[in-house]
Amino acid sequence: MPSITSLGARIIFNSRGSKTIEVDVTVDRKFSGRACAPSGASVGKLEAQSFPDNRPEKALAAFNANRRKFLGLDASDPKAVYDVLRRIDKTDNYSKIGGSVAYALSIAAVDAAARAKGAPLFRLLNPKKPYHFPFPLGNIIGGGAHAGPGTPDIQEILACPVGAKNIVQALEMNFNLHKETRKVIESIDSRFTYGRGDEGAWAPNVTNDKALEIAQKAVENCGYRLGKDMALGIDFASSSFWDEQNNVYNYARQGIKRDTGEQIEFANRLIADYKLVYAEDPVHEGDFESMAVLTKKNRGMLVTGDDMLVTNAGMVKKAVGYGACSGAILKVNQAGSLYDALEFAKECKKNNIGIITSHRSGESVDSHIAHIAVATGSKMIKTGVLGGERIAKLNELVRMSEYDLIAGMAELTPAI
Ligand code: 2PG
Ligand code: MG
Repeated sequence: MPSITSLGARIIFNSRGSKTIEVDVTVDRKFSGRACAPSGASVGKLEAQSFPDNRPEKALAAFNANRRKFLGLDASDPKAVYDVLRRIDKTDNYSKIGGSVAYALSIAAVDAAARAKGAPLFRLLNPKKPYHFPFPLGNIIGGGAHAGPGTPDIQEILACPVGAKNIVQALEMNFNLHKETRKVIESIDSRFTYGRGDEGAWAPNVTNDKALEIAQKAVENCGYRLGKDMALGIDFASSSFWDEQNNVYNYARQGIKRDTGEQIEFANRLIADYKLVYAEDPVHEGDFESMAVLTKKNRGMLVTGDDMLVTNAGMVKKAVGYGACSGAILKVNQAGSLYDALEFAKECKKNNIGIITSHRSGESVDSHIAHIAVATGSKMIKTGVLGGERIAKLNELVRMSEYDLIAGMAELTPAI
């Protein structure tokens, strides 16, 4: 067993220039693993709390005060790390030690264990074949919490190259569409600055409706058939513009308010008009009933919970009770530790809910999520398109294609 022989941590900076925690774990005195905690801009209410009292320094102090408790553990066993974390921090949201520590420590441990065993991380996490590549969900137009005023209220318009035969082709199709999207934006706005949001998507000064028209036009210009070669998706991130006091979705940038019925109608219209294969958080995180209405009506695609499920197995059970969600975002740092996230993945599988492993808008150049996506049998992986911290995950998928262990692209049916 690869046994943890030393641990260290430091504060470093993420892709937004904000402080975060990085952990180093050494096993058997010679194999090192490292992981850095990401962070979100649109954060679900029930997510793990990254830092005690929102202070990275407190997370680092909590790590240092407790790190000896992890010595001697089997680094290849996420449950062993989880059990010790839970003995130290009994809160539901890791607010005592910090979700950033839970994330970085639990992933650095398996990173080191994989090196000690000479096995790729996805294999360590799941020794059972068959493995498939997830479809990369590329973020081509951004707004909401990831981009500035004037951009769409909707957070992300996403590309899914459903016709791709292999991962390299899938990535090329997304890069191609991203480039073409810029040209279409320029054709309607000659003063477009090439500004991009936190995840590398273009951040144009357009309404939500216009943004979708641009995406569709870019798909056509590339010669892709919409929904057949290249499909579109949306992360509404609608909790971020849900006005709880007045019970309306406030599309402030476009100057439109929608009540719950109108929001459902709007989401249904976009799904039908743009043949979406993917709709994330189309209603706010507490509205399981409306999510169930959308899930039942749109059987052929992934109606996905992110802020609603917060990578929590208990929330999946709740959603299943309502018949809400055919897709589920897996973000390890929402859950806290890797073990929590793997338990969530098990619950999704049991209920035939498609998993989409995801980055956060504040990232590092770590690429572990590429392995987590393959190990959990994710149908898709959300990484953004451009920017070193986004490309790091995508290039790892390319490297992984050298293992003939991975059979091909994921099957998008039956959930889709
Ligand atoms: C999301 C994520 C990633 P953030 O809402 O799905 O795109 O954004 O990390 O800001 O929560
Ligand atoms: Mg989201």
